[in-house]
Amino acid sequence: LESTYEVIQVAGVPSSTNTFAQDVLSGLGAESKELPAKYFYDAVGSRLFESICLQPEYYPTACEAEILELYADCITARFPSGVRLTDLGSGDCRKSSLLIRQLLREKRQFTFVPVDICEDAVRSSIHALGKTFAGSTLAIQGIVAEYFDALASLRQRHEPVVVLFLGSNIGNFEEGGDERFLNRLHAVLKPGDSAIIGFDLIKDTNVICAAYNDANGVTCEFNLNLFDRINRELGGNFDRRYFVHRPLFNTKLSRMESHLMSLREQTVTIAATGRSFNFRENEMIHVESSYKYSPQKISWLAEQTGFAIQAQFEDPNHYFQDAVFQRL
Ligand code: AVJ
Repeated sequence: LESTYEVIQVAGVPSSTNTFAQDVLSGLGAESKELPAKYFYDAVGSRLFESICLQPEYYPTACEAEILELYADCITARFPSGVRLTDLGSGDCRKSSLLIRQLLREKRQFTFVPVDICEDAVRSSIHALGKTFAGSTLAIQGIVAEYFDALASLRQRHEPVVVLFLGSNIGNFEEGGDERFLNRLHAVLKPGDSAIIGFDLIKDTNVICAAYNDANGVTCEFNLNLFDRINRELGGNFDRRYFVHRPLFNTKLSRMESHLMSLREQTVTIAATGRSFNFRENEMIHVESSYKYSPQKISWLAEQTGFAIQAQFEDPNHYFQDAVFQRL
C-alpha cells in the first residue's frame, strides 16, 4: 500500500470573510490600533514561527512536545478506530507527528487532517511527514482554511473525529474568544468525539515575557514581518526602522500582548486601503494576545461549553497542559 494525500482549500462564507485590506483598514483606522494575529502566517511568517518554536526561551513547544512524548500511548489509546485526526493550526506538524508515530506503531486506522491558514505550511508539512514516515501507510487530507471554516467542513463527515488544538492556539483569541471557539467546536462534534487542547499555564511572569522576547530576535522579526506583508500585498510603505517590538504581560487579563510601537510621529500609506494612517510617537499597534490559563479556568471552560475533561497531561514543570475534552 502507498500513502495517499491531497490538499484542498476550504473557502470562508463570502459575506462573513473580510479581506486582508478590510481588516487592515478597520484595525489601523481604530482609536486603539490593532491588527489580527492570523495575518502573521504567510509563508515567511510560518517559517519564522517554526524558528520561534526552536528558541530556548519559547518553552510552550518544548513542554508540549515533552507531554506528547511521555503520554502518546495514553492519549491515542482513547482514539476510536478510523478516526479523522484533525489538527487545527498544524504548522510544521512536528507535535502531531508524535501522535501519528504512536498510531502507526499500533497499526491503527486513521486519517490525518492537517488544517492551516498557510498553504505553504500545509504542503511542506505533508512532504515532511512523507519523509519521516517513509515506509508506512499514511492517509493525509490537508486543508487550507481558517479555523471556523475548517470546523464547518467537519459537519459532513461520517467518521469519528478527534480535534487537535495544540500549542496554546486557543489562547490567541480576543477576550472570551476561547469560550466562543469551544461552543462552535461543540456544535460540529458528535457525542463521543473529542478534542486535545493545549493550554499555556500561568507561571512566573519573567518566564512568559522571555518567551516572547527571545535573545536571537526571532519573535521581533516575526512581528515586523507583518509590515513587510502589508507592504508587499497591500502596497504599504511601512518603514520597519521606525517601529519596535514591545511585548507586555497584562496581569489583569492574564495574557501576553505583542505590540508594535512607533518610534516617532509618522504617516504610513497603504494603497489597497485607499488611505494613510498617522502614528504618534510611542503609539502602539496591538498585534497579538496569548492568554495564560489556570487549571480552574480550563475546567470552567469545559463545563460552560458542553465538554467533560477526560484527562489532563502536564510537563514536569507544570508550564503547559494538554487536556482531553470529550464532547458530551
Ligand atoms: C501559535 C499563537 C500559540 O501565542 O504563543 C509565539 C504565537 N507569537 N510567539 C503564541 C507566538 C509569538 C503563539 N501561538
